[in-house]
Amino acid sequence: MLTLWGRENSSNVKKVLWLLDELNLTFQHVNAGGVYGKNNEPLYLSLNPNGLVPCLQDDDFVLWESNAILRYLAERSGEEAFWPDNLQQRAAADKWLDWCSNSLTVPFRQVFLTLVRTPVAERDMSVVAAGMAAFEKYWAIADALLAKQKWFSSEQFGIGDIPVACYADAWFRLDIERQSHPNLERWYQQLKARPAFCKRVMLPLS
Ligand SMILES: N[C@@H](CCC(=O)N[C@@H](CS)C(=O)NCC(=O)O)C(=O)O
Repeated sequence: MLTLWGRENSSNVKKVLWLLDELNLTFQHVNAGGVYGKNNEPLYLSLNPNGLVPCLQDDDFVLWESNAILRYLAERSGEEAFWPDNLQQRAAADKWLDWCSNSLTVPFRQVFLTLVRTPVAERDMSVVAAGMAAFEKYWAIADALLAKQKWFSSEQFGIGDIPVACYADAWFRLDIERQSHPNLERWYQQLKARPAFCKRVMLPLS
C-alpha cells in the first residue's frame, strides 16, 4: 500500500502526485504541511524527522526527499520511459532533477513566494528582479536543449521533465514579463496535453 503525505499545492508534492498518476498507481493521499498541519506532530516526525513534505510510505518502507521519491517510483514501476535500462539515457534524464533543485529552486522562491505569498505592501521587487534574471539564464539553457530534443528526458516524456515542469508552470502562469524561449514554450504546450499534469500541477497559484 502506497501512502503519500504532503499538501497538494507544494511544488515538491505536486511532482510526486503527478508521477503516481502517470504510473497509474493506486495510493492514499494525506494532505499535510501548510494549513493542513500534521507535519510537526510526533506521528509525522517519526516518518520524516525534517518535518517537511512530501513523504512516501510503501508498506513499511518510508522515503522522504521528493527527487529520491521520484527515482524510487520510476525504478519500482519498471517502465522504460520513466527509468530507462540504458545507463547513459537514464543519467541524462536524471540530471535534470538535480539541476532543478540546485539551480531553479532559489529563483523560484524569490519570484513565486514574493509575487504569490507576500502582501503587495511587503514585496521586495529587487528580489523578484534577481530571481527573474536567474530564471532567464537557466531557461536559455533549457531552450537550447529543447531545440535538439522533444523532452528533457529525450524523445519521450519521462522523469527528467517532472520537477522542471512544476516550476515552469508557475513561471508561465505568473503575470510577469518573460523573454521569448520558443522551445521551452513548445514543451510547456506539450505538457498541457497530459491530463495528470493538468490535474496535479495546474492548480490555482497559492
Ligand atoms: N528537499 C526537500 C524539500 C521539502 C520542502 O521544502 N518541503 C516544503 C514544501 S515545498 C515543506 O514541507 N514546507 C513546510 C510546510 O509545507 O508546512 C524535498 O525535495 O522533498
